[in-house]
Amino acid sequence: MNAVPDVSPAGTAGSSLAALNAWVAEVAALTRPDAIHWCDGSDAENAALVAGMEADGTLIRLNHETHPGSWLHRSDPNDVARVEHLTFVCTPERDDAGPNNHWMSPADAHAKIDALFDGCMQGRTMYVIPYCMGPIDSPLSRCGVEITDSPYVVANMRIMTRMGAPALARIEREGRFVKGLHSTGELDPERRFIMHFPEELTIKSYGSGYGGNALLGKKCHALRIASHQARNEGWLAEHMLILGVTNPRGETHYIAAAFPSACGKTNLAMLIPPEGYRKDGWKISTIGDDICWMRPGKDGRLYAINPEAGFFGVAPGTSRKSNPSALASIQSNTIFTNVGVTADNQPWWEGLGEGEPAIDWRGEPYDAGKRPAAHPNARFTVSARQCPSWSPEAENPEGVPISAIVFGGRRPSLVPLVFEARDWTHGVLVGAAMGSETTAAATGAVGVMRRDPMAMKPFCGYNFADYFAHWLSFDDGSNRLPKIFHVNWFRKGDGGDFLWPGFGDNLRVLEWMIGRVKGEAGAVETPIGNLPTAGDLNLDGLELTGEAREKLFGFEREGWKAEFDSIGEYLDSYGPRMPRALKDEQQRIARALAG
Ligand code: OXD
Ligand code: MN
Repeated sequence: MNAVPDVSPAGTAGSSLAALNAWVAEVAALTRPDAIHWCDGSDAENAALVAGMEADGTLIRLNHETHPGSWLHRSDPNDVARVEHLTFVCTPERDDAGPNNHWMSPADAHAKIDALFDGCMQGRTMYVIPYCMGPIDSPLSRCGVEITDSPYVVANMRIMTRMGAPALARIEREGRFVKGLHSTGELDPERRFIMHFPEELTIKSYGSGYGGNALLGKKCHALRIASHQARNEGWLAEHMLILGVTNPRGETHYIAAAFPSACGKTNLAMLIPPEGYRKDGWKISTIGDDICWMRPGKDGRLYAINPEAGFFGVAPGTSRKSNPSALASIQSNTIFTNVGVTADNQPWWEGLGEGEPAIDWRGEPYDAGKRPAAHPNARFTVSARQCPSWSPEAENPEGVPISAIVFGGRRPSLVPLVFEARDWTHGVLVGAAMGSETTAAATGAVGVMRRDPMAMKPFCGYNFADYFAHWLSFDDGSNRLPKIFHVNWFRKGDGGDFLWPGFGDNLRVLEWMIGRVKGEAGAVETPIGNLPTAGDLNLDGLELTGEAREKLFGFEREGWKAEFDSIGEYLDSYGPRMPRALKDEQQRIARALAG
């Protein structure tokens, strides 16, 4: 570890790292750490950090016979999810952040949070983490530096990003990077803020150690700040998985899909084809499970990269049945956060389907009457390369061409299994109107229906009205844009049961989409878009009840009329900044529904 006065990595004096060195010195003067450590991302560095965290109890060794290299971290019980009410977008003008964000003026926000940072690293080490979001040699990638006093954050950032020496070299070459300052502070919810300054490409996060609040490369950089950069630079930063579907003819189509947090993005990204499809030669490959950056290539198609290098997945519900690839990925070299453990110290969570919990996520003997063994938002952090379906295309600097964009949410009623948007403008409306029931990924009530446009409600770094306008601008006559679809895996019957089996069987829906992209699959035109009939999908081997067929493939005009009134009110809530084209599209469909 370097002593405080020596804040620069060796040999950089006078280089284009001067801005970085100056910022590190400024932060050190404010936070007053005992030592500064520049992270190089090496195995030796990681081993030393892990040993230190084992010694002070930050990491608990799991059973290394069954789970080599794997560790358990128990968060403070008040710090287990993203905190949307404490997350701010600090633009000079309130309207630029929009009604979709909490806003504070940059001056007030800096003053408020700098007061918390003042002296907060005394007695601690300050880690400087250079990282790259995306393949290190991709023109689509962007770099950042996170300064943190949490070695747990360093260990997670090492898995989730390309961290260390190669990233620092790129920063030196490019001379630009996103600045992220983080301290766990006192983990006091009263002294917790996640502040974004898009114009300054700066993030300041205080008082939480939880993933989305503390691993600043993820939501803060790769979505909130990147969405702002993307708007200025003509690309899209989205809350989307990216998967490849290879058919028996060997053709691969890439699909990007946006679902709100904890709605199955990781499961879809790692889908295992149903048996009949496997026999016929269908394959799924995984590029990413949470974030997608895409921009038009020379041929006008959208090309996408996954800016992340790992998965920060929700553990509960992950099983051999629901997601065998995820389960296989997390047998080694994994950091588990807030899971329970078995008597022989293996990680355990609700829905794992094997083993028994002995100790719960708070470290107390498991008592089913008291609390679940794992927190509902318990997570695993693992390198994407450990996933059996991981695709080397995830390292392609050019990205992969996207054939279809999918939006979806948890909609127990009204919304059918799948429909296709008529064109790009209609597709943008479908994304803008997305609704879903809330989940445990953020603090607050679970199961409440809210509008979550493009699954970006918690993550868009600027006014949604401007964001929709940015989406619409891609349809400029020169681009060959993907088709847009909406799916709902969560439709329920009158008895409250899910009507669609989901998981591997979702490939049946993806096959239909690819058929539509190629002009080969049938559909019926309705005011809300093009719907397959049950006969347009391959349902071989599935037993669907009459009620399931009717609700999954049906169009309920009266319900949609009310839905479109509510969509109209939602768009109006953004005032005059809402693009006219989107409002016109909503009204066109509302008229067709009335018609
Ligand atoms: C996540 C989230 O962690 O969306 O991916 O909350
Ligand atoms: Mn997410």
